[in-house]
Amino acid sequence: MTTNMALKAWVEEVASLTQPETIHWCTGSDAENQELVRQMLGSGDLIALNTETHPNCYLHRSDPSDVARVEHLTFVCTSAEADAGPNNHWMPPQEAHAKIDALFEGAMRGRTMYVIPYCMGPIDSPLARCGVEITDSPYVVANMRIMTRMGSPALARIEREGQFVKGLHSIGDLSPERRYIMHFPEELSIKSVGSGYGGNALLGKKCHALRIASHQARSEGWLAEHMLILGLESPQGETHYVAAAFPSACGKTNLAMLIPPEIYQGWKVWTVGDDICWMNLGEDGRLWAINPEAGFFGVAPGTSKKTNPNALAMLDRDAIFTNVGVTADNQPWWEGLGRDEPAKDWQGRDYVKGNGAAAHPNSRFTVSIKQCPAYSEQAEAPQGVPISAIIFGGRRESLVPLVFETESWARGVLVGASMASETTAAATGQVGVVRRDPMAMKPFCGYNFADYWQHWLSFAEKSDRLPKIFHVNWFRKDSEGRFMWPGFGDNMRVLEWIIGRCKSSADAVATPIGNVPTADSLNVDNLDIDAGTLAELLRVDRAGWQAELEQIGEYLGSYGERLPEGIKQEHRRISDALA
Ligand code: GTP
Ligand code: SPV
Ligand code: MN
Repeated sequence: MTTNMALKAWVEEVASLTQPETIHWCTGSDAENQELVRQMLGSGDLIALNTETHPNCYLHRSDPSDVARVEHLTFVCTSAEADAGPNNHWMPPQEAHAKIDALFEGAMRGRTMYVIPYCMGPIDSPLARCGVEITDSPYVVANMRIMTRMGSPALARIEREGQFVKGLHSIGDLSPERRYIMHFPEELSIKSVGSGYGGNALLGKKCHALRIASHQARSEGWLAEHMLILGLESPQGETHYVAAAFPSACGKTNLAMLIPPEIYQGWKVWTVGDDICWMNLGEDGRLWAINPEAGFFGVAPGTSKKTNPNALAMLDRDAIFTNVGVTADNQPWWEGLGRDEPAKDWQGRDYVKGNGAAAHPNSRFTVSIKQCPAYSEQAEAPQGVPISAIIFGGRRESLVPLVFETESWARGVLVGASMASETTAAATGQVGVVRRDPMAMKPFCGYNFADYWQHWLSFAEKSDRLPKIFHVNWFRKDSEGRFMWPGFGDNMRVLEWIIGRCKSSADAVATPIGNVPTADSLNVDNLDIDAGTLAELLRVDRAGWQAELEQIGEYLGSYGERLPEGIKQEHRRISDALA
Protein backbone atom coordinates (compact mmCIF):
# COMPACT_ATOMS: atom_id res chain seq x y z
CA MET A 1 0.00 0.00 0.00
CA THR A 2 0.99 3.61 0.09
CA THR A 3 1.07 6.79 2.13
CA ASN A 4 0.17 8.84 -0.96
CA MET A 5 -3.52 9.62 -0.55
CA ALA A 6 -4.16 10.45 -4.21
CA LEU A 7 -2.66 7.13 -5.28
CA LYS A 8 -4.57 5.21 -2.62
CA ALA A 9 -7.86 6.84 -3.63
CA TRP A 10 -7.24 6.21 -7.34
CA VAL A 11 -6.44 2.52 -6.78
CA GLU A 12 -9.65 2.14 -4.76
CA GLU A 13 -11.66 3.92 -7.42
CA VAL A 14 -10.24 1.70 -10.17
CA ALA A 15 -10.85 -1.43 -8.12
CA SER A 16 -14.49 -0.54 -7.61
CA LEU A 17 -14.87 0.07 -11.36
CA THR A 18 -13.00 -3.01 -12.62
CA GLN A 19 -13.88 -5.45 -9.76
CA PRO A 20 -10.63 -7.48 -9.57
CA GLU A 21 -10.46 -10.57 -7.41
CA THR A 22 -7.27 -9.39 -5.70
CA ILE A 23 -4.95 -6.39 -5.75
CA HIS A 24 -1.18 -6.80 -5.86
CA TRP A 25 1.20 -3.90 -5.24
CA CYS A 26 4.38 -4.64 -7.21
CA THR A 27 7.68 -4.30 -5.36
CA GLY A 28 9.88 -5.29 -8.29
CA SER A 29 11.67 -7.99 -6.25
CA ASP A 30 13.18 -11.13 -7.81
CA ALA A 31 10.90 -13.32 -5.71
CA GLU A 32 7.86 -11.46 -7.03
CA ASN A 33 9.03 -11.93 -10.60
CA GLN A 34 9.71 -15.64 -10.10
CA GLU A 35 6.22 -16.14 -8.69
CA LEU A 36 4.67 -14.26 -11.63
CA VAL A 37 6.67 -16.34 -14.12
CA ARG A 38 5.56 -19.52 -12.35
CA GLN A 39 1.93 -18.46 -12.66
CA MET A 40 2.31 -17.47 -16.31
CA LEU A 41 3.96 -20.79 -17.18
CA GLY A 42 0.92 -22.43 -15.59
CA SER A 43 -1.61 -20.31 -17.47
CA GLY A 44 0.22 -20.54 -20.81
CA ASP A 45 0.94 -16.80 -20.92
CA LEU A 46 4.60 -17.77 -21.06
CA ILE A 47 6.32 -20.77 -22.58
CA ALA A 48 9.76 -21.76 -21.29
CA LEU A 49 12.50 -21.78 -23.93
CA ASN A 50 15.54 -24.09 -24.05
CA THR A 51 17.02 -23.72 -20.57
CA GLU A 52 20.51 -24.77 -21.68
CA THR A 53 20.94 -22.35 -24.56
CA HIS A 54 18.57 -19.66 -23.16
CA PRO A 55 18.32 -19.76 -19.36
CA ASN A 56 15.46 -17.67 -17.92
CA CYS A 57 14.11 -16.92 -21.38
CA TYR A 58 10.40 -17.14 -22.16
CA LEU A 59 8.14 -16.91 -25.17
CA HIS A 60 4.83 -15.06 -25.15
CA ARG A 61 2.36 -15.53 -27.99
CA SER A 62 -0.02 -12.60 -28.13
CA ASP A 63 -3.49 -12.82 -29.60
CA PRO A 64 -3.06 -12.96 -33.42
CA SER A 65 -5.24 -9.85 -33.72
CA ASP A 66 -3.02 -8.00 -31.24
CA VAL A 67 0.51 -7.83 -32.61
CA ALA A 68 1.38 -4.13 -33.04
CA ARG A 69 0.50 -0.57 -32.09
CA VAL A 70 -2.91 0.55 -33.32
CA GLU A 71 -2.67 4.17 -34.43
CA HIS A 72 -6.31 4.40 -35.60
CA LEU A 73 -7.43 3.48 -32.07
CA THR A 74 -5.01 5.85 -30.30
CA PHE A 75 -6.44 9.18 -29.15
CA VAL A 76 -5.12 12.39 -27.63
CA CYS A 77 -8.00 13.88 -25.63
CA THR A 78 -7.24 17.55 -25.00
CA SER A 79 -10.13 19.90 -24.17
CA ALA A 80 -9.65 21.79 -27.45
CA GLU A 81 -9.41 19.71 -30.63
CA ALA A 82 -6.85 22.09 -32.17
CA ASP A 83 -4.45 21.37 -29.31
CA ALA A 84 -4.24 17.72 -30.35
CA GLY A 85 -3.71 18.83 -33.96
CA PRO A 86 -4.24 17.17 -37.32
CA ASN A 87 -1.47 14.71 -36.39
CA ASN A 88 -3.63 13.03 -33.72
CA HIS A 89 -7.00 11.35 -33.44
CA TRP A 90 -9.03 13.35 -30.97
CA MET A 91 -12.06 12.86 -28.79
CA PRO A 92 -13.48 15.28 -26.20
CA PRO A 93 -12.14 14.16 -22.78
CA GLN A 94 -15.59 13.59 -21.27
CA GLU A 95 -16.77 11.45 -24.16
CA ALA A 96 -13.50 9.51 -24.15
CA HIS A 97 -13.72 8.80 -20.42
CA ALA A 98 -17.33 7.66 -20.73
CA LYS A 99 -16.57 5.41 -23.70
CA ILE A 100 -13.54 3.73 -22.19
CA ASP A 101 -14.82 3.54 -18.59
CA ALA A 102 -17.76 1.51 -19.88
CA LEU A 103 -15.24 -1.03 -21.18
CA PHE A 104 -13.40 -1.08 -17.84
CA GLU A 105 -16.58 -1.86 -15.92
CA GLY A 106 -16.05 -5.27 -14.32
CA ALA A 107 -13.16 -5.89 -16.73
CA MET A 108 -10.90 -7.41 -14.05
CA ARG A 109 -13.46 -9.81 -12.54
CA GLY A 110 -11.68 -13.02 -11.56
CA ARG A 111 -8.31 -11.45 -12.29
CA THR A 112 -5.53 -9.93 -10.21
CA MET A 113 -5.10 -6.19 -10.46
CA TYR A 114 -1.41 -5.24 -10.39
CA VAL A 115 -0.34 -1.79 -9.23
CA ILE A 116 3.02 -0.96 -10.80
CA PRO A 117 4.86 2.13 -9.53
CA TYR A 118 7.64 2.98 -12.02
CA CYS A 119 10.21 5.64 -12.70
CA MET A 120 11.16 6.78 -16.20
CA GLY A 121 14.83 7.72 -15.99
CA PRO A 122 17.56 7.10 -13.42
CA ILE A 123 15.84 6.81 -10.05
CA ASP A 124 17.82 9.71 -8.54
CA SER A 125 17.71 11.95 -11.63
CA PRO A 126 15.95 15.31 -11.35
CA LEU A 127 14.98 14.79 -15.02
CA ALA A 128 13.22 11.47 -14.35
CA ARG A 129 9.43 11.24 -13.92
CA CYS A 130 7.28 8.66 -12.18
CA GLY A 131 4.07 6.95 -13.05
CA VAL A 132 1.82 4.17 -11.80
CA GLU A 133 0.33 1.62 -14.18
CA ILE A 134 -2.62 -0.44 -13.03
CA THR A 135 -3.00 -3.56 -15.18
CA ASP A 136 -4.56 -7.02 -15.16
CA SER A 137 -1.78 -8.46 -17.32
CA PRO A 138 1.09 -10.27 -15.56
CA TYR A 139 2.96 -10.16 -18.91
CA VAL A 140 2.81 -6.36 -18.73
CA VAL A 141 4.23 -6.49 -15.18
CA ALA A 142 7.12 -8.73 -16.30
CA ASN A 143 7.88 -6.37 -19.20
CA MET A 144 7.59 -3.17 -17.14
CA ARG A 145 10.07 -4.70 -14.68
CA ILE A 146 12.66 -4.87 -17.47
CA MET A 147 11.71 -1.67 -19.31
CA THR A 148 11.48 0.72 -16.33
CA ARG A 149 12.80 1.20 -12.79
CA MET A 150 9.79 -0.52 -11.28
CA GLY A 151 8.63 -1.20 -7.73
CA SER A 152 9.55 0.00 -4.24
CA PRO A 153 12.19 2.66 -5.12
CA ALA A 154 9.74 4.25 -7.59
CA LEU A 155 6.93 4.19 -5.01
CA ALA A 156 9.24 5.84 -2.47
CA ARG A 157 9.98 8.63 -4.96
CA ILE A 158 6.27 9.09 -5.69
CA GLU A 159 5.59 9.34 -1.97
CA ARG A 160 8.38 11.89 -1.63
CA GLU A 161 7.37 14.02 -4.62
CA GLY A 162 3.64 13.46 -4.60
CA GLN A 163 3.43 13.44 -8.40
CA PHE A 164 2.82 10.61 -10.87
CA VAL A 165 1.22 9.89 -14.24
CA LYS A 166 -1.81 7.60 -13.94
CA GLY A 167 -2.02 4.72 -16.41
CA LEU A 168 -4.96 2.33 -16.36
CA HIS A 169 -4.74 -0.79 -18.50
CA SER A 170 -6.82 -3.91 -18.99
CA ILE A 171 -6.51 -6.51 -21.71
CA GLY A 172 -10.33 -6.54 -21.67
CA ASP A 173 -11.55 -9.20 -24.08
CA LEU A 174 -8.73 -8.45 -26.60
CA SER A 175 -11.32 -7.63 -29.20
CA PRO A 176 -10.15 -5.01 -31.75
CA GLU A 177 -13.73 -3.62 -31.63
CA ARG A 178 -13.29 -2.84 -27.96
CA ARG A 179 -9.73 -1.55 -28.07
CA TYR A 180 -8.72 2.05 -27.31
CA ILE A 181 -5.52 3.76 -26.23
CA MET A 182 -6.51 7.14 -24.80
CA HIS A 183 -4.37 9.97 -23.46
CA PHE A 184 -5.45 12.86 -21.28
CA PRO A 185 -2.35 15.09 -21.25
CA GLU A 186 -4.08 17.84 -19.26
CA GLU A 187 -4.87 15.29 -16.51
CA LEU A 188 -1.55 13.45 -16.84
CA SER A 189 -3.44 10.22 -17.35
CA ILE A 190 -3.71 7.31 -19.78
CA LYS A 191 -6.39 4.66 -20.28
CA SER A 192 -5.78 1.63 -22.47
CA VAL A 193 -8.08 -1.34 -23.02
CA GLY A 194 -8.30 -4.37 -25.30
CA SER A 195 -4.63 -4.90 -26.16
CA GLY A 196 -1.78 -6.61 -24.36
CA TYR A 197 0.90 -5.67 -26.87
CA GLY A 198 3.95 -3.42 -26.63
CA GLY A 199 3.34 0.28 -26.90
CA ASN A 200 -0.41 -0.26 -26.43
CA ALA A 201 0.03 -1.89 -23.04
CA LEU A 202 3.42 -1.02 -21.52
CA LEU A 203 2.15 2.41 -20.61
CA GLY A 204 5.49 3.78 -19.37
CA LYS A 205 6.83 3.59 -22.91
CA LYS A 206 5.09 5.44 -25.76
CA CYS A 207 2.00 6.56 -23.81
CA HIS A 208 3.84 8.16 -20.89
CA ALA A 209 7.44 8.75 -22.02
CA LEU A 210 6.38 10.23 -25.39
CA ARG A 211 2.73 11.32 -25.66
CA ILE A 212 2.20 12.60 -22.12
CA ALA A 213 5.86 13.63 -21.66
CA SER A 214 6.04 15.60 -24.93
CA HIS A 215 3.02 17.60 -23.81
CA GLN A 216 4.62 18.24 -20.40
CA ALA A 217 7.99 19.00 -22.00
CA ARG A 218 6.48 21.75 -24.08
CA SER A 219 5.12 23.62 -21.10
CA GLU A 220 8.27 23.03 -19.06
CA GLY A 221 10.83 23.80 -21.78
CA TRP A 222 12.36 20.41 -22.57
CA LEU A 223 12.05 17.75 -25.30
CA ALA A 224 10.67 14.18 -25.19
CA GLU A 225 11.75 12.40 -28.38
CA HIS A 226 11.62 9.06 -30.24
CA MET A 227 15.42 8.84 -30.32
CA LEU A 228 18.28 6.53 -29.51
CA ILE A 229 21.29 7.86 -27.60
CA LEU A 230 24.81 6.58 -28.26
CA GLY A 231 28.32 7.58 -27.27
CA LEU A 232 31.10 7.44 -29.87
CA GLU A 233 34.54 7.09 -28.30
CA SER A 234 37.63 7.77 -30.40
CA PRO A 235 40.97 5.99 -29.95
CA GLN A 236 42.10 9.16 -28.17
CA GLY A 237 39.41 8.56 -25.55
CA GLU A 238 37.18 11.47 -26.56
CA THR A 239 33.45 10.61 -26.44
CA HIS A 240 30.72 12.42 -28.37
CA TYR A 241 27.08 11.67 -27.72
CA VAL A 242 24.57 11.51 -30.54
CA ALA A 243 20.75 11.28 -30.50
CA ALA A 244 18.94 9.91 -33.54
CA ALA A 245 15.25 9.82 -34.48
CA PHE A 246 14.22 7.14 -36.99
CA PRO A 247 10.60 5.95 -37.30
CA SER A 248 9.50 2.63 -35.79
CA ALA A 249 11.49 -0.34 -37.09
CA CYS A 250 13.87 1.91 -39.03
CA GLY A 251 17.15 1.21 -37.27
CA LYS A 252 17.42 2.89 -33.85
CA THR A 253 18.18 -0.27 -31.87
CA ASN A 254 20.70 -1.35 -34.49
CA LEU A 255 22.54 1.98 -34.62
CA ALA A 256 22.52 2.35 -30.82
CA MET A 257 24.67 -0.73 -30.33
CA LEU A 258 26.69 -0.99 -33.53
CA ILE A 259 30.13 -2.55 -33.58
CA PRO A 260 32.49 -0.52 -35.81
CA PRO A 261 34.16 -2.26 -38.77
CA GLU A 262 37.69 -3.62 -38.31
CA ILE A 263 39.39 -0.55 -39.76
CA TYR A 264 38.08 1.42 -36.76
CA GLN A 265 40.57 -0.07 -34.33
CA GLY A 266 40.26 1.64 -30.97
CA TRP A 267 36.84 3.20 -31.65
CA LYS A 268 33.89 2.19 -29.52
CA VAL A 269 30.14 2.80 -29.60
CA TRP A 270 28.46 3.00 -26.18
CA THR A 271 24.71 2.39 -25.85
CA VAL A 272 22.78 4.83 -23.67
CA GLY A 273 19.29 4.26 -25.12
CA ASP A 274 17.58 2.78 -28.18
CA ASP A 275 14.07 4.28 -28.39
CA ILE A 276 13.29 7.29 -26.20
CA CYS A 277 15.29 10.35 -25.22
CA TRP A 278 14.44 13.23 -22.90
CA MET A 279 16.55 16.33 -23.46
CA ASN A 280 17.00 19.40 -21.27
CA LEU A 281 19.07 22.52 -21.74
CA GLY A 282 21.98 22.51 -19.29
CA GLU A 283 23.39 25.58 -17.63
CA ASP A 284 26.22 25.34 -20.15
CA GLY A 285 23.73 25.82 -23.01
CA ARG A 286 24.17 22.26 -24.26
CA LEU A 287 21.33 19.74 -24.58
CA TRP A 288 21.66 16.97 -22.00
CA ALA A 289 19.87 13.69 -22.63
CA ILE A 290 18.62 10.84 -20.48
CA ASN A 291 17.14 7.53 -21.56
CA PRO A 292 13.92 7.21 -19.57
CA GLU A 293 13.86 3.45 -20.14
CA ALA A 294 15.85 0.64 -18.55
CA GLY A 295 15.48 -2.01 -21.24
CA PHE A 296 14.91 -2.75 -24.91
CA PHE A 297 11.64 -3.82 -26.53
CA GLY A 298 13.46 -4.52 -29.79
CA VAL A 299 12.49 -5.84 -33.23
CA ALA A 300 13.64 -9.48 -33.54
CA PRO A 301 13.55 -10.13 -37.33
CA GLY A 302 16.76 -9.17 -39.06
CA THR A 303 18.83 -9.45 -35.86
CA SER A 304 21.83 -11.69 -36.57
CA LYS A 305 25.42 -12.25 -35.59
CA LYS A 306 26.35 -10.31 -38.73
CA THR A 307 23.95 -7.35 -38.48
CA ASN A 308 23.84 -6.86 -34.70
CA PRO A 309 26.21 -9.10 -32.74
CA ASN A 310 25.72 -7.06 -29.56
CA ALA A 311 21.97 -7.73 -29.62
CA LEU A 312 22.48 -11.44 -30.14
CA ALA A 313 24.94 -11.58 -27.25
CA MET A 314 22.37 -10.17 -24.82
CA LEU A 315 19.51 -12.43 -25.94
CA ASP A 316 20.69 -15.78 -24.61
CA ARG A 317 19.51 -15.26 -21.02
CA ASP A 318 16.90 -13.38 -18.95
CA ALA A 319 14.82 -12.24 -21.93
CA ILE A 320 11.17 -12.33 -22.95
CA PHE A 321 10.42 -13.03 -26.61
CA THR A 322 7.06 -12.07 -28.06
CA ASN A 323 5.68 -13.68 -31.24
CA VAL A 324 8.90 -15.28 -32.50
CA GLY A 325 9.07 -18.83 -33.88
CA VAL A 326 10.89 -21.68 -32.16
CA THR A 327 13.34 -24.33 -33.36
CA ALA A 328 12.85 -28.07 -32.80
CA ASP A 329 14.95 -27.80 -29.62
CA ASN A 330 12.91 -24.84 -28.41
CA GLN A 331 15.25 -21.94 -29.13
CA PRO A 332 13.78 -18.63 -30.30
CA TRP A 333 13.93 -18.17 -34.07
CA TRP A 334 13.16 -15.37 -36.52
CA GLU A 335 13.70 -14.49 -40.16
CA GLY A 336 17.21 -13.17 -40.70
CA LEU A 337 18.64 -14.91 -37.63
CA GLY A 338 20.94 -16.73 -40.02
CA ARG A 339 21.11 -20.04 -38.14
CA ASP A 340 18.99 -23.13 -37.48
CA GLU A 341 15.48 -23.75 -38.79
CA PRO A 342 12.08 -22.99 -37.27
CA ALA A 343 9.85 -25.87 -36.20
CA LYS A 344 6.88 -23.79 -34.97
CA ASP A 345 5.68 -20.37 -36.09
CA TRP A 346 4.69 -17.42 -33.90
CA GLN A 347 1.19 -18.80 -33.47
CA GLY A 348 2.51 -22.17 -32.30
CA ARG A 349 1.60 -23.94 -35.55
CA ASP A 350 3.99 -26.38 -37.25
CA TYR A 351 6.16 -24.29 -39.53
CA VAL A 352 5.64 -24.94 -43.22
CA LYS A 353 7.98 -23.26 -45.69
CA GLY A 354 6.13 -20.96 -48.07
CA ASN A 355 3.26 -20.59 -45.65
CA GLY A 356 4.18 -17.18 -44.20
CA ALA A 357 6.89 -16.06 -41.83
CA ALA A 358 7.83 -18.11 -38.77
CA ALA A 359 8.24 -14.98 -36.63
CA HIS A 360 5.74 -12.14 -36.84
CA PRO A 361 7.46 -9.19 -38.63
CA ASN A 362 6.85 -7.12 -35.46
CA SER A 363 8.01 -9.86 -33.09
CA ARG A 364 10.18 -8.45 -30.31
CA PHE A 365 12.52 -9.19 -27.44
CA THR A 366 12.42 -7.57 -24.01
CA VAL A 367 15.75 -7.40 -22.24
CA SER A 368 17.54 -5.21 -19.71
CA ILE A 369 19.84 -2.59 -21.24
CA LYS A 370 22.47 -3.73 -18.74
CA GLN A 371 22.83 -6.99 -20.69
CA CYS A 372 24.02 -5.10 -23.76
CA PRO A 373 27.78 -5.59 -24.21
CA ALA A 374 28.00 -1.90 -25.26
CA TYR A 375 26.00 -0.68 -22.22
CA SER A 376 27.18 2.74 -21.10
CA GLU A 377 27.34 3.48 -17.37
CA GLN A 378 26.26 6.98 -18.40
CA ALA A 379 22.73 5.57 -18.80
CA GLU A 380 22.53 5.99 -15.00
CA ALA A 381 23.99 9.51 -14.92
CA PRO A 382 21.40 11.74 -13.20
CA GLN A 383 22.28 14.75 -15.38
CA GLY A 384 22.35 12.71 -18.61
CA VAL A 385 24.89 13.06 -21.42
CA PRO A 386 25.66 16.16 -23.54
CA ILE A 387 24.50 15.79 -27.15
CA SER A 388 26.86 16.88 -29.98
CA ALA A 389 24.66 15.88 -32.92
CA ILE A 390 21.01 15.12 -33.61
CA ILE A 391 20.31 12.82 -36.55
CA PHE A 392 16.99 12.46 -38.34
CA GLY A 393 16.42 9.60 -40.75
CA GLY A 394 13.86 7.57 -42.60
CA ARG A 395 13.40 4.57 -44.80
CA ARG A 396 13.51 6.00 -48.33
CA GLU A 397 14.36 3.78 -51.29
CA SER A 398 15.00 6.75 -53.56
CA LEU A 399 15.97 10.44 -53.60
CA VAL A 400 17.23 11.00 -50.05
CA PRO A 401 21.06 10.92 -49.81
CA LEU A 402 23.02 8.75 -47.38
CA VAL A 403 23.79 11.77 -45.19
CA PHE A 404 23.55 15.55 -45.17
CA GLU A 405 24.22 18.25 -42.62
CA THR A 406 21.85 21.15 -42.06
CA GLU A 407 23.25 24.68 -41.90
CA SER A 408 21.46 25.84 -38.76
CA TRP A 409 19.16 24.75 -35.95
CA ALA A 410 16.11 26.21 -37.71
CA ARG A 411 17.02 24.43 -40.95
CA GLY A 412 17.44 21.21 -38.97
CA VAL A 413 13.99 21.65 -37.46
CA LEU A 414 12.51 22.05 -40.94
CA VAL A 415 14.34 18.92 -42.11
CA GLY A 416 12.98 17.02 -39.09
CA ALA A 417 9.48 18.34 -39.74
CA SER A 418 9.78 17.19 -43.38
CA MET A 419 10.79 13.62 -42.62
CA ALA A 420 9.04 10.82 -44.45
CA SER A 421 9.48 7.08 -44.25
CA GLU A 422 8.04 3.83 -45.56
CA THR A 423 5.63 2.36 -43.02
CA THR A 424 6.66 -0.84 -41.18
CA ALA A 425 5.04 -3.70 -39.25
CA ALA A 426 5.46 -1.81 -35.95
CA ALA A 427 1.92 -0.48 -36.41
CA THR A 428 -1.08 -2.25 -37.91
CA GLY A 429 -1.94 -1.22 -41.48
CA GLN A 430 -0.21 -1.26 -44.84
CA VAL A 431 3.58 -1.71 -44.86
CA GLY A 432 5.96 0.08 -47.26
CA VAL A 433 3.93 3.21 -47.97
CA VAL A 434 5.85 6.51 -47.74
CA ARG A 435 4.22 8.80 -45.23
CA ARG A 436 5.26 11.99 -43.45
CA ASP A 437 6.66 11.14 -40.03
CA PRO A 438 8.07 14.39 -38.60
CA MET A 439 10.91 13.76 -36.13
CA ALA A 440 9.74 10.08 -36.14
CA MET A 441 7.01 11.36 -33.80
CA LYS A 442 3.89 11.04 -35.99
CA PRO A 443 2.41 8.33 -33.78
CA PHE A 444 3.79 9.76 -30.54
CA CYS A 445 3.51 13.55 -30.31
CA GLY A 446 0.93 14.35 -27.63
CA TYR A 447 -0.02 17.72 -29.12
CA ASN A 448 -0.34 19.74 -32.33
CA PHE A 449 2.75 19.30 -34.53
CA ALA A 450 2.68 23.00 -35.44
CA ASP A 451 3.14 23.90 -31.75
CA TYR A 452 5.75 21.16 -31.44
CA TRP A 453 7.84 22.64 -34.28
CA GLN A 454 7.54 26.07 -32.67
CA HIS A 455 8.75 24.54 -29.43
CA TRP A 456 11.75 23.02 -31.23
CA LEU A 457 12.51 26.35 -32.95
CA SER A 458 12.40 28.20 -29.63
CA PHE A 459 15.58 26.48 -28.39
CA ALA A 460 17.66 28.64 -30.76
CA GLU A 461 16.58 31.70 -28.74
CA LYS A 462 17.81 30.07 -25.54
CA SER A 463 21.23 28.76 -26.53
CA ASP A 464 24.00 29.10 -29.10
CA ARG A 465 25.53 25.74 -28.13
CA LEU A 466 22.85 23.46 -29.56
CA PRO A 467 23.76 20.21 -31.36
CA LYS A 468 24.29 20.21 -35.12
CA ILE A 469 21.43 18.54 -36.99
CA PHE A 470 21.92 15.89 -39.73
CA HIS A 471 19.73 13.64 -41.88
CA VAL A 472 20.61 10.07 -42.91
CA ASN A 473 19.10 7.31 -45.05
CA TRP A 474 20.43 3.74 -44.84
CA PHE A 475 17.69 2.40 -47.09
CA ARG A 476 18.38 3.54 -50.68
CA LYS A 477 17.75 0.76 -53.19
CA ASP A 478 19.12 0.11 -56.70
CA SER A 479 17.03 -0.74 -59.76
CA GLU A 480 16.99 -4.38 -58.68
CA GLY A 481 15.64 -3.58 -55.24
CA ARG A 482 18.90 -4.24 -53.37
CA PHE A 483 20.11 -1.96 -50.59
CA MET A 484 22.89 0.26 -51.97
CA TRP A 485 24.52 0.98 -48.61
CA PRO A 486 25.71 -1.96 -46.48
CA GLY A 487 24.32 -0.34 -43.32
CA PHE A 488 24.56 -1.76 -39.79
CA GLY A 489 28.21 -1.68 -38.53
CA ASP A 490 29.26 0.31 -41.60
CA ASN A 491 26.98 3.15 -40.50
CA MET A 492 29.98 3.93 -38.26
CA ARG A 493 31.54 5.57 -41.33
CA VAL A 494 28.70 8.07 -41.47
CA LEU A 495 28.85 8.64 -37.71
CA GLU A 496 32.56 9.42 -38.02
CA TRP A 497 31.83 12.03 -40.69
CA ILE A 498 29.09 13.54 -38.56
CA ILE A 499 31.40 13.89 -35.54
CA GLY A 500 34.06 15.23 -37.91
CA ARG A 501 31.63 17.98 -38.97
CA CYS A 502 30.88 18.78 -35.31
CA LYS A 503 34.62 19.21 -34.74
CA SER A 504 35.11 21.09 -38.07
CA SER A 505 37.57 18.42 -39.19
CA ALA A 506 35.61 16.73 -42.01
CA ASP A 507 35.04 18.20 -45.48
CA ALA A 508 31.70 18.80 -47.14
CA VAL A 509 30.15 20.19 -50.31
CA ALA A 510 27.28 22.64 -50.03
CA THR A 511 24.03 21.73 -51.86
CA PRO A 512 20.59 23.37 -51.74
CA ILE A 513 19.39 20.83 -49.13
CA GLY A 514 22.53 20.85 -46.99
CA ASN A 515 26.16 19.76 -46.86
CA VAL A 516 27.09 16.30 -48.13
CA PRO A 517 30.47 14.56 -47.71
CA THR A 518 33.14 15.23 -50.36
CA ALA A 519 34.17 12.13 -52.31
CA ASP A 520 37.10 11.46 -49.99
CA SER A 521 35.79 12.70 -46.63
CA LEU A 522 33.68 9.59 -46.06
CA ASN A 523 35.92 6.70 -45.00
CA VAL A 524 35.18 3.76 -47.34
CA ASP A 525 38.41 1.82 -46.75
CA ASN A 526 37.87 -1.93 -47.01
CA LEU A 527 34.29 -1.39 -48.11
CA ASP A 528 32.94 -3.25 -51.10
CA ILE A 529 31.22 -0.33 -52.81
CA ASP A 530 31.96 1.10 -56.26
CA ALA A 531 32.53 4.79 -56.92
CA GLY A 532 29.34 5.05 -59.00
CA THR A 533 27.15 3.72 -56.18
CA LEU A 534 28.79 6.01 -53.66
CA ALA A 535 28.33 9.03 -55.94
CA GLU A 536 24.66 8.11 -56.37
CA LEU A 537 24.22 7.76 -52.59
CA LEU A 538 25.56 11.28 -52.08
CA ARG A 539 23.91 12.90 -55.12
CA VAL A 540 21.32 15.63 -54.67
CA ASP A 541 18.79 15.28 -57.48
CA ARG A 542 17.49 18.81 -58.05
CA ALA A 543 14.32 17.93 -59.95
CA GLY A 544 13.48 15.18 -57.49
CA TRP A 545 13.99 17.55 -54.56
CA GLN A 546 11.88 20.27 -56.16
CA ALA A 547 9.00 17.81 -56.30
CA GLU A 548 9.73 16.68 -52.73
CA LEU A 549 9.74 20.28 -51.46
CA GLU A 550 6.38 20.84 -53.11
CA GLN A 551 4.92 17.84 -51.32
CA ILE A 552 6.50 18.94 -48.06
CA GLY A 553 4.95 22.38 -48.57
CA GLU A 554 1.51 20.85 -49.05
CA TYR A 555 1.93 18.74 -45.93
CA LEU A 556 3.13 21.65 -43.82
CA GLY A 557 0.30 23.77 -45.21
CA SER A 558 -2.20 21.35 -43.70
CA TYR A 559 -1.25 22.81 -40.29
CA GLY A 560 -2.75 26.14 -41.37
CA GLU A 561 -2.42 29.30 -39.30
CA ARG A 562 -0.56 27.55 -36.49
CA LEU A 563 2.41 26.64 -38.73
CA PRO A 564 5.38 28.63 -37.36
CA GLU A 565 6.83 31.42 -39.49
CA GLY A 566 10.32 29.93 -38.97
CA ILE A 567 9.22 26.68 -40.65
CA LYS A 568 7.68 28.52 -43.62
CA GLN A 569 10.81 30.62 -44.00
CA GLU A 570 13.20 27.65 -44.07
CA HIS A 571 10.96 25.83 -46.52
CA ARG A 572 10.93 28.88 -48.78
CA ARG A 573 14.72 29.20 -48.59
CA ILE A 574 15.37 25.62 -49.72
CA SER A 575 12.75 25.90 -52.46
CA ASP A 576 14.41 29.10 -53.73
CA ALA A 577 17.85 27.50 -53.64
CA LEU A 578 16.54 24.60 -55.74
CA ALA A 579 14.78 26.80 -58.31
P1 GTP B 1 11.31 0.59 -32.93
O1 GTP B 1 11.72 -0.27 -31.76
O2 GTP B 1 10.09 0.07 -33.63
O3 GTP B 1 11.17 2.03 -32.59
O4 GTP B 1 12.42 0.40 -34.08
P2 GTP B 1 13.97 0.75 -34.29
O5 GTP B 1 14.10 2.07 -34.94
O6 GTP B 1 14.75 0.51 -33.05
O7 GTP B 1 14.37 -0.31 -35.41
P3 GTP B 1 15.43 -1.51 -35.43
O8 GTP B 1 16.84 -1.04 -35.18
O9 GTP B 1 14.93 -2.59 -34.57
O10 GTP B 1 15.39 -1.96 -36.96
C1 GTP B 1 14.28 -2.50 -37.57
C2 GTP B 1 14.62 -3.19 -38.87
O11 GTP B 1 15.50 -2.39 -39.68
C3 GTP B 1 15.33 -4.51 -38.63
O12 GTP B 1 14.75 -5.49 -39.47
C4 GTP B 1 16.74 -4.23 -39.05
O13 GTP B 1 17.39 -5.39 -39.51
C5 GTP B 1 16.60 -3.14 -40.12
N1 GTP B 1 17.81 -2.26 -40.15
C6 GTP B 1 18.36 -1.61 -39.09
N2 GTP B 1 19.47 -0.93 -39.47
C7 GTP B 1 19.63 -1.14 -40.79
C8 GTP B 1 20.59 -0.70 -41.77
O14 GTP B 1 21.54 0.03 -41.48
N3 GTP B 1 20.39 -1.12 -43.06
C9 GTP B 1 19.35 -1.92 -43.41
N4 GTP B 1 19.23 -2.29 -44.70
N5 GTP B 1 18.42 -2.37 -42.51
C10 GTP B 1 18.55 -1.98 -41.23
C1 SPV C 1 7.66 1.47 -31.92
O1 SPV C 1 6.67 1.05 -32.53
O2 SPV C 1 8.23 2.54 -32.20
C2 SPV C 1 8.23 0.66 -30.81
C3 SPV C 1 7.49 -0.52 -30.37
O3 SPV C 1 9.27 1.01 -30.28
S1 SPV C 1 6.15 -0.15 -29.32
O4 SPV C 1 6.63 -0.24 -27.93
O5 SPV C 1 5.11 -1.11 -29.57
O6 SPV C 1 5.71 1.22 -29.55
MN1 MN D 1 9.97 3.02 -31.06
